[in-house]
Amino acid sequence: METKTYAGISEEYAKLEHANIVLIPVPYDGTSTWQKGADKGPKAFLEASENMELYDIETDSEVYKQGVYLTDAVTENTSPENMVDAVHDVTKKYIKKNKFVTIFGGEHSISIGTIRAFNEMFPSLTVLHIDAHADLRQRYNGSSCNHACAVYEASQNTNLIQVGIRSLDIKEKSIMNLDKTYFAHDMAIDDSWMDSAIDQMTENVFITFDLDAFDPSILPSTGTPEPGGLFWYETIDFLKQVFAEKNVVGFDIVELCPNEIDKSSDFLAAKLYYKMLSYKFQKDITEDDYDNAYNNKPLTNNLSKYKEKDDY
Ligand SMILES: [Mn+2]
Repeated sequence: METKTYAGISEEYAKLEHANIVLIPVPYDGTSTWQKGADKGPKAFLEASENMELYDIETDSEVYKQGVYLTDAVTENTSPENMVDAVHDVTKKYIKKNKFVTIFGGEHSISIGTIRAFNEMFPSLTVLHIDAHADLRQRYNGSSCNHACAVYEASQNTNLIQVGIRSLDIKEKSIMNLDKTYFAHDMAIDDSWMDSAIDQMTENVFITFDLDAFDPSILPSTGTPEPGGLFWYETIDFLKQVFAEKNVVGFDIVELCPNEIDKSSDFLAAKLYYKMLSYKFQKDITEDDYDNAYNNKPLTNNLSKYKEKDDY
């Protein structure tokens, strides 16, 4: 990848030792079924980030001063399963280094690995899944690591809350917890979904953000655009409340499928990422080292098949 530091920040803020934030690019597009191109997402996102102002007006902060370490891209693509394992391992490695870990995809199947890592490290994890699609299939096209299966595992072993949903197969409805699902058509006419969703979250929250949750009028560059999506201010208003009221332990953003002509989606993704960081560290006015407070002890909310096999 051509970009040397996140958003072109100086080396002083980009070194791992001093960075409270880690950004892992995963340019993977192995299982997408319609438009290809999510593999180019991280590069377009990083280029847009370099052209963005690094002062956030709303929070009156320059969150990059927390330090953002940009890792090498995860390029494992020999199989969906191997990719998920690689994402899981690298995500967990940086959680163990006590960093605030963020991941930029790539297609949504990468989140199987990110969620698995966070669920192993933080007790009673809520997964806040913001997406147009339910992604609850147990298998698709012969694999459980397909983008259509992104949160099936999370539905089985985390507190999964789904927001913005407007497309699903009828079979997914039997897996879905309707009390914890906020459909776009209901959200459009009543904003009580925000408080309701937050009320159902545990303290530790991981956010997996599929950019196709946004309305295609503001974010057209995604693999499977669906009409009737979220707009900018309602989205960041909701995220701001989540960051204020819960311990957000990390997040991923996926499914940017860049378009050569129109760069506005790349820029939206860059601003969304920076906004989420700004909200996360808003309260942290000191420059002390961040403590992600991951739990080192064996957790009870995990499936036994994911044993610790790694040494860092
Ligand atoms: Mn989606």
